[in-house]
Amino acid sequence: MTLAVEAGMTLQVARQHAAAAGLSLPILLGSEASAQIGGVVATNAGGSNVLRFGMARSRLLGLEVVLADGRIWKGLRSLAKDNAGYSLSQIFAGSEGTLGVITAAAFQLTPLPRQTVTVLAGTQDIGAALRAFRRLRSGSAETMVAAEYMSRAAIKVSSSHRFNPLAAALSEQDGVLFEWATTSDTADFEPVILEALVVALDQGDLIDPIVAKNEAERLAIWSLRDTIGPGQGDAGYSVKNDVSVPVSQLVELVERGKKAVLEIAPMARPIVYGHLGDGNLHVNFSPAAKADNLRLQEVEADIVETLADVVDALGGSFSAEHGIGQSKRHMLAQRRPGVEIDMMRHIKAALDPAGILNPGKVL
Ligand code: LAC
Ligand code: ZN
Repeated sequence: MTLAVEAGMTLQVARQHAAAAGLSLPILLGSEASAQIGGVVATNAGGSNVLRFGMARSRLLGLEVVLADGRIWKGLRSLAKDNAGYSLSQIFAGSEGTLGVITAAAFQLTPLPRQTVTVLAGTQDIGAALRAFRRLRSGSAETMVAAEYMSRAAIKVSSSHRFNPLAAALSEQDGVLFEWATTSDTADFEPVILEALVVALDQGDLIDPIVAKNEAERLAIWSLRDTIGPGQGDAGYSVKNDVSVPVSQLVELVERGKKAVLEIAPMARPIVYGHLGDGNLHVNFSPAAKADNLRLQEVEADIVETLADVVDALGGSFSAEHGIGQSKRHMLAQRRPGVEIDMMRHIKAALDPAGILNPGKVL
């Protein structure tokens, strides 16, 4: 139940290899056709199954890495248990190429699900979405694999990029996508979920749910979700934020975050969507009108810092799943305790004393 692949293989091909053996590499990214395994590990990619399976590092068992001094570390072990010293693979996961060059990775797989239930529903706002999520998950924590939120504005940019009739079916509401999967073939899997949905409906937190009847309908639901990113590109300049807060603070994040940003950037149009179950939302902004493009670009840095202040006040992270790169280096230095930065610098100096690996990134 493990898979070892070279770093240049795309996530999609790796997942196809697993599926051919009746297994799943449960890392779900909209960009799987282009995302390569080396990058998936080096960025500790998140995506839409984190709720159930964790980020890329949770699936990681071993790595092969070329070190800064030219030596090759052959740590491609496929062991579920390996406490022989420090967890070196984990240090490279999320290191963004600054500690070594990943050339191969071994992952823990899961059995391929036998049944999947995918639901798209309208919802009043993030608060109602969260109430529905909590209620549904309380009875199905082992099988709920995704819980995604899409504001109405996010649904609109998605469907104008690639027309999707599901956008109209949500009739001017925000949307939520829930997915459950099980390796069991029990006959009551779907009926039990549908019963729970009816309760959420009765309580007014979900509106007009659509349950995928086949794989094509399931893919259409996911396409609406995964086209938000590309769709935002059509709406002019994009200010992107990838933030997380404790799930209990999500409503505050959206309300306070939008208010604080619109005070300093009234020409910004919020495009909010993301991973409800992980407390990770993409609180993005597009220009309200085409003429505002340049002005939005000019206040980008202020928007990012303003939102990060709100996130910090709520005990969150200014970078939930997209990492640091070069654009958020100063934020890492300013917003994390000195002791944390010190430990990172020591690790960097130990593995790359001359600073030749991906210079200018992260630290
Ligand atoms: C997503 C990427 C932007 O969730 O993280 O679509
Ligand atoms: Zn995301």
